[in-house]
Amino acid sequence: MVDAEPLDAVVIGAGFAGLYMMYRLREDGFSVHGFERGDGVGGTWYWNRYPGARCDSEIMYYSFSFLPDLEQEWPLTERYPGQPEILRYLEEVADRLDLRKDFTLGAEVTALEFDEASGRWTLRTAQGHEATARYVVTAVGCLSAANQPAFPGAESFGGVTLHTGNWPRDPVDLAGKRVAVIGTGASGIQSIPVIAEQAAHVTVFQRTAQFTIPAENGPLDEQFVALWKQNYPEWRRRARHSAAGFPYHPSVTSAFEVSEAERRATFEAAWGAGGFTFLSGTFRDLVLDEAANDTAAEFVRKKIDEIVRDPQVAEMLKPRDFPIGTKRLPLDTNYYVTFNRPNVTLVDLKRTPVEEITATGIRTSAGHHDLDVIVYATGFDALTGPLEALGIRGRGGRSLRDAWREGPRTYLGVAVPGFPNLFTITGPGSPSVLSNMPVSIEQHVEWIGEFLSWARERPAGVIEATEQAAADWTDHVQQVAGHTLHPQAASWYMGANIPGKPRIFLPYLGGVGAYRDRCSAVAANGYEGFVLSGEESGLPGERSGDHVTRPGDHRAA
Ligand code: NA7
Repeated sequence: MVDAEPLDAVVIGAGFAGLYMMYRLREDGFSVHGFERGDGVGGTWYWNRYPGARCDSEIMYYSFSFLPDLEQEWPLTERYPGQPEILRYLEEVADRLDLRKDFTLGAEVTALEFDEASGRWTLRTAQGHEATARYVVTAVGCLSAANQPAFPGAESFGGVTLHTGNWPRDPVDLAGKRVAVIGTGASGIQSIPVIAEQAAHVTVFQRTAQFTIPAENGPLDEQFVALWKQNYPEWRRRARHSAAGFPYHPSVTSAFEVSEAERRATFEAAWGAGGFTFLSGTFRDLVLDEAANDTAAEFVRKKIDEIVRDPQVAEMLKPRDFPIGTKRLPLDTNYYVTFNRPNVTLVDLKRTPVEEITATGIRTSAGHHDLDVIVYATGFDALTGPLEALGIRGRGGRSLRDAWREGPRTYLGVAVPGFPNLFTITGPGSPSVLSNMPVSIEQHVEWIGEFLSWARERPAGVIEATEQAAADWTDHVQQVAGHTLHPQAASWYMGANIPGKPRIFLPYLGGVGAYRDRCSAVAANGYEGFVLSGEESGLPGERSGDHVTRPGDHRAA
């Protein structure tokens, strides 16, 4: 069927995760090839080019830790890196490590089938590439399958339709345009203020009001940067053993251990400083205790009153449906104040739902909005969506989609029973989106790399997580989430944004450091929870030869 020589491994995706995984496996002597849907490297930062797209992790630690030279050389100019800067960073990584030659770009994987007889996977792309490999490592990101709601008449719209998570490479000129933004999650909240500066008019279609905290972005002080760079190893170490991959200590104080005045002053200071500190650095119990949470939520609602001039608009912007922090807390630059602009209108979709999209705009139950552009900032089929889109079929031809019908069941978020030799970087059940991603990605990449090197030394051609290990881990993930307020929110963490998706808490809340320790213990105990089988490893570790058939290149057997 596939006439090219089998590979040791394929890597799917060329963002942070795929680039590093490729480098690790290649340097460890595996024959490996990568496939990437985009026409360039960068992953999330290749696709999310919408106005205002920016990382909510500070630039000092939103980077790889395994490249000490680049770490020193890369300029740290702004507190939060924008999309173009992060994309340039990843392109630089790809060039320095000579990784581009190892990837086929513009190659969307649509089928991945496991052959039980040979213990190998066959991969196919929409563009006609095929490859076989012993191992598959997915590096497809957690937020890469765009959620495009099916509004009636959407296809009839005669203007420009855009999605924040799939933004065109060529700049989009919004000057003088009447623009709708549907969605007020992190992407909407970042883009609305920037679009409002360009467009003639912006109509924001809000289904659920969101809490957002000022990013307080700005240039970084040179002395601060120099000091940070001197101490990089220590910052990295702290991040690896932290709760969320940030090199800062979370608060150990309850919101009720202090007086009301002190509490307010603490929130005020965090609001002024900007960033996630508002949640993690103020009080330890904000996402654990409803009363504590209310104090933070009420603080933000008061801020909205102070910032937004029209009391009716302020009221509409105040989140009341979920505890603060149980949906991903966006960081913003000028979000609430943007609603004071004369060219910005807020529509509450809970009061006046969308009835249809017409050739010229959006009709809600209250009337028609004439539009030139509709921007869907409607998020993603998070964590499971990107994996299910790969067309994965494991033992017995069972699809991953079918295996996860009741929700994802993984061992450590990195392996799935019934799908041997498949590893999922930052998969569901791992800290992933609840952490500073490069830290979690590096941990997974290194752990997977070490596992494959370990397996190569043993007569183990097939590696598979046991049903029991996955069941126990999946229970544990839910139990940990159950100790928090998270399950109260209809969030994408819970799968609640996608109609019909099972409600199960998707990432692991147990903390980056604790999770790392758990993975290390699993390895130290001979990869407990995995079964290794097969007569020979079949991994010669060769590094040359043509391993991939290209479109028109393969003959059917
Ligand atoms: P999010 O956070 O999922 O936000 C999507 C927004 O779109 C949110 O306000 C949704 O409202 C809204 N939405 C989704 N479907 C619809 C429909 N059918 N009608 C109206 N409004 C809808 O995605 P983002 O891209 O902003 O952010 C994703 C992550 O990327 C972010 O958390 C960071 O981690 C980076 P809802 O709240 O569901 O009522």
